[in-house]
This record gives sequence, structure tokens and C-alpha cells, in this order.
Amino acid sequence: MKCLIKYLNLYACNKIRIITADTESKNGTAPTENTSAGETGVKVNNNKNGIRLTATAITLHFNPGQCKIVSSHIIINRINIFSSLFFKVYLESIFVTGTAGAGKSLLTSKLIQWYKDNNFYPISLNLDPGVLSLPYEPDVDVRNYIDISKIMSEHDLGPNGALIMAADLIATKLDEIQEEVFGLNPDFVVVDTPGQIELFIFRASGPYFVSNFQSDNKINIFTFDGILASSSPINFISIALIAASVRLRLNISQIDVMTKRDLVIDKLQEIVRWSSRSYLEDSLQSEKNSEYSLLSKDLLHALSKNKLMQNPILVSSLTMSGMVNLTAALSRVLNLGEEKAD
Ligand SMILES: Nc1nc2c(ncn2[C@@H]2O[C@H](COP(=O)(O)OP(=O)(O)OP(=O)(O)O)[C@@H](O)[C@H]2O)c(=O)[nH]1
Ligand SMILES: [Mg+2]
Repeated sequence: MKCLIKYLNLYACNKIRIITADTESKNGTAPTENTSAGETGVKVNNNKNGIRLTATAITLHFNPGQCKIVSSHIIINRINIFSSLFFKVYLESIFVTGTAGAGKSLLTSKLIQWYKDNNFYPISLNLDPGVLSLPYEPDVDVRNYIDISKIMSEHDLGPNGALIMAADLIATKLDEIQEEVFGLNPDFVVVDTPGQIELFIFRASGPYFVSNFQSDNKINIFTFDGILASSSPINFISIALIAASVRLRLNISQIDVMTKRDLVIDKLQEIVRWSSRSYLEDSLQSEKNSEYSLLSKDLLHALSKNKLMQNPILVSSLTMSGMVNLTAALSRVLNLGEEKAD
């Protein structure tokens, strides 16, 4: 065992050095030997996958003239003994989908934060080639492989054409992205998907990526935009229809989430009541437009009959309310470990 730990220590230190060098050269701050110092420590932990080593690297950069530390950073990497010995990678993936502006990216960042706070090692993967700014720093970023402005100029396309082409190209970058994810060896990866849901879900590339991404477990969180979904029962049913289409297209386990809980506090009671089918049907009945009302009731009936209707978990990425319910539901599907109490 001692020998094994010694070998893994070396393996972990080497791996962390590669990650440090990579991060620094990407940031354009690769220091020379005499202006930097670092230390790597390795700790042994037990988890459900067996023994896991946590390697922590602390790097310091000096300004030699002023004898001053100009920057420092800590890199943590977890290495599973099983993955290093048998090359079996234990990886669980959480895809975050939903209509434009529903809150996918903010939820991705808060999920990463929540899991880090609870001693997991999650990483974020941004799959939106067109996004300009994100509320988190992605660990793996599709924009490093697909450049929208280059596509526009090289193929003489407008922004929409370039986005369609970029969405189609995502599948061709699967191997490189997968390798980058494996290189970080996370407990799980949270995947933030493109805003234009029709480009990701209804074209071939997105479902291809999801089904061919190598992972022990996969789940999709479908986000209902809380403001749109709560504005009327008909809107709620319309978004539930999109959620059902996504479930059929991706063909993996799905949890439905209603975002922006903090912005619909005054409607919470009503939304919760919609989880009762008969109450929702009564609410649809009282809609002014009787044609829409009838159609919505038929759709609700079809969704319920085929078990395609879920009660979405209400979550606020701003206040974090509902996050425990969401992570507990994820735990049940992914078996990530003990659930935390509220
Ligand atoms: N108050 C509040 N605002 C939220 C919440 N979730 C998202 N937002 C806001 O809603 C807007 C859209 O959020 P994003 O996370 O960018 O949504 P998205 O689905 O990633 O958007 P696209 O990728 O462009 O489709 C931002 O201004 C967020 O700050 C929430 O739970 N509460
Ligand atoms: Mg986004």
C-alpha cells in the first residue's frame, strides 16, 4: 500500500504540474523558474469510488526587483486510484438545457459552487459557442474550439447562419472536449448548453454529443423560465411540451426545474397548486380563449398519460432557495452520495 501511495503521489504531482503549466500558458503568464515557486501536497480520502487522492498545488509568482509576490493560485485535482490503475474514469454528467434566457448559465455556476462547498470536485463545460460573457469561468470551453467570428468571416455568414454552423460543429469537437474533461478528472461535469435550444436539441449535433459523451451517468436538467412559465397555465403547458420534446430527443433521465423563484414569490402558491392535475385543468378551464383552453387540456392529458409531465422543482439561482431540493433530486438519480439537509 505504501508503494502504491508513493507511486500515486508521483502521478498526482506530475498531473498537477501539467495542469499548472497548461493554465499558466493559457493565461499568457508562464513564469520563468526564478520568478515562481510552488508546492504540491497529496491527501488521501475515501469516497464511494474507493480511495481518492487530492493533490493541491500552490504556485507563487514573484517580481524579483521588488521582492514582491505578484500573483498566486491554488489548483486542486482529485485522482481516483481506480482511474489511475485501471484507466476507468468515474464521471457523471449534468446537462443544463432550457429556453433562451431561462437561467441555464447562472444555474450552472451555482451548481458548481454548491458542489464545491460540499467537497465535491465538479467542473463546468460551456457548450455555447455564441456566448459573450458567462457568470462563471468555464473549466472547459467550446469557444476554444469553435470561433463564431471566424465562421462568419470565412463562410460569409450572418450571426444566425454562423450560430447554426457552430451548433453543428459541436459534435465534431466531441473527442477533444472529452479528452480535456478526462484530463481534469472531475467527480462530475455540469454542461451549460446553447441558448438557442432549437439548434442544440432539434438538430443532430446536440443529441449526438449527449449520447456519445462518455460518462457513467447522465442527467438533463430542463429549465422552465419562472417568469414565462408562471404567467399563465397555458404558458406552463407550452413549456412543459418543450420539456417533453427535449426528454424525447436526448433520451436520458431528466429533472424539470422552474428558475427565478425569487421573482415569482407572489405566484408561488398558485404554481405549487398546478402540480395537482385537476387544479391545473380547472385553471385552464377558466382561460378566456376557450379554443386554447381545450387544446391545452388535451395536451396536458397526453403529457400526463405518457408520463411526460413532471412537477418542476422551484429554484432561485440568486437566493439559492430550492437548491437543496434540486441537488437531492440529482443525488437520487446520480447517486452522488449523502444528501444534505436544508
Ligand atoms: N432574479 C433571478 N434572476 C435570474 C435567475 N436565474 C437567472 N437569472 C437572470 O436571468 C438572466 C438570464 O440568465 P442566464 O443564466 O444567462 O440564462 P441562460 O439560459 O443561460 O441564457 P442564454 O444562454 O442566453 O439562453 C440573467 O440576467 C440572470 O441574472 C434567478 O434564479 N433569479
Ligand atoms: Mg447561457
